[in-house]
Amino acid sequence: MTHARSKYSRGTPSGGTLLDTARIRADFPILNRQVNGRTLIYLDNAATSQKPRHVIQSIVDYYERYNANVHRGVHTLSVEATDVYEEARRKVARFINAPSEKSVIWTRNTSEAINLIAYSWGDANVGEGDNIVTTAMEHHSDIVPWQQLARRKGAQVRYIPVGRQGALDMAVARNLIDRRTKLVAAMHASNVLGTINPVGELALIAHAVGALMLVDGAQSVPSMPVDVQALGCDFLAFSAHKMCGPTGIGVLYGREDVMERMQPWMFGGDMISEVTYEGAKWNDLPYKFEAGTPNIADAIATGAAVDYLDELGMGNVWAHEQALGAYALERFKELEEFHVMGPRDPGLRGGLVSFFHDTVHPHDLGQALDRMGIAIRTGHHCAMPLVRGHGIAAAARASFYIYNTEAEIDALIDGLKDAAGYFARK
Ligand code: C6P
Repeated sequence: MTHARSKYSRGTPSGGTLLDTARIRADFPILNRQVNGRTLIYLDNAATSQKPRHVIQSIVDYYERYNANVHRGVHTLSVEATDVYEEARRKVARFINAPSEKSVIWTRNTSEAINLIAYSWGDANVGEGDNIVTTAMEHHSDIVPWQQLARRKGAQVRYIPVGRQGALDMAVARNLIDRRTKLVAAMHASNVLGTINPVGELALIAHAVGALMLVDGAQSVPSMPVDVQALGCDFLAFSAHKMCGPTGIGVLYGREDVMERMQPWMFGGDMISEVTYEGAKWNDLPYKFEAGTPNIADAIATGAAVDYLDELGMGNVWAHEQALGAYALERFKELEEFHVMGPRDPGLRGGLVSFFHDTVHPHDLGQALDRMGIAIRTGHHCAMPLVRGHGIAAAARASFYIYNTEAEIDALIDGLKDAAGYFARK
């Protein structure tokens, strides 16, 4: 992991590198906002991150200076738009170390990327009696598409259980993945437990039985260096909006030889090479999977988000998030009647903490914190089976990103003490 120095990092007395949060915060206009009379403390980054001025400006620039459709025109604006749009794809490919930008498909988000695989690859490759192995801690986006595929095909969905310490039970995983397994689909980092899953090891187990490996990178790509070749995964899905980019755009990486064999799942303009009244031939990768006018402005802004994160250095981003996660875990020990979900060992998890109180409902905690200008998420976090497995219907979650500080975690802990005290007295 690199800990390269940049204008956004500062050295520590011990020779390490920390993100310069004051400098980073200056790039995020929204962090100056007042909420209920207090300066916003934004701790809902796993739901969506805030956006730096550089990313917002890239959208304004596109619409103000070179708004045109891509891949279609010979005029200057269209050529400029196409160049910047395709450069953004190359930036994303480099960011995840994809061998070629041909294997980077723009989608609307992580959910659409996974659905693309379920329909295009799944319908052609999964049959009766086959199985898809996923995990019991998965987000609904990596459960429901497989349930629907299994229903269409008479296949089975199997779930790797979550063991003690909030980690996957890899011994059971080895038994569940068998000769009838066609795909293993697992989240790299949990949006509820914070657990970092051994997806590289799962890929080896999957490949040993001839199955493919899909990694849900929605929570890992924004936070740590992710290298698709080092992981050995066949597919990787993630969303731009959790990594300083805009909403409405995400990415599917797929191994080129696998995607060459896949059929498109949406049809229309740009995804064809030739159309007659009798039929059509498909365009080359990646366009085969991108029907219609794409989300040009947001793809360009995703390129700008990648530039921003590259400038910080993903090794530094990860070190910062893990340090905040560890600090929060330590501070939560002071809170009576609160229960933290996921691994106790901060080394096994990323920068988020989900928790619940013995008697106070998470929504009440969330509303009380909002009155103090602190934004957290409450609910089932789109992982209903996992949350219910903890014997609760909802949890609260504080999730940290590049601009968050220990002082903000102190404010969270103080706020939770106040809120729990208030509801206990009621
Ligand atoms: N989790 C959260 O608050 P979309 O909505 O398609 O951009 O991302 C879906 C998704 C898939 N996998 C994981 C691990 C995720 O965390 C998410 C999104 C948000 O936890 C919104 S539910």
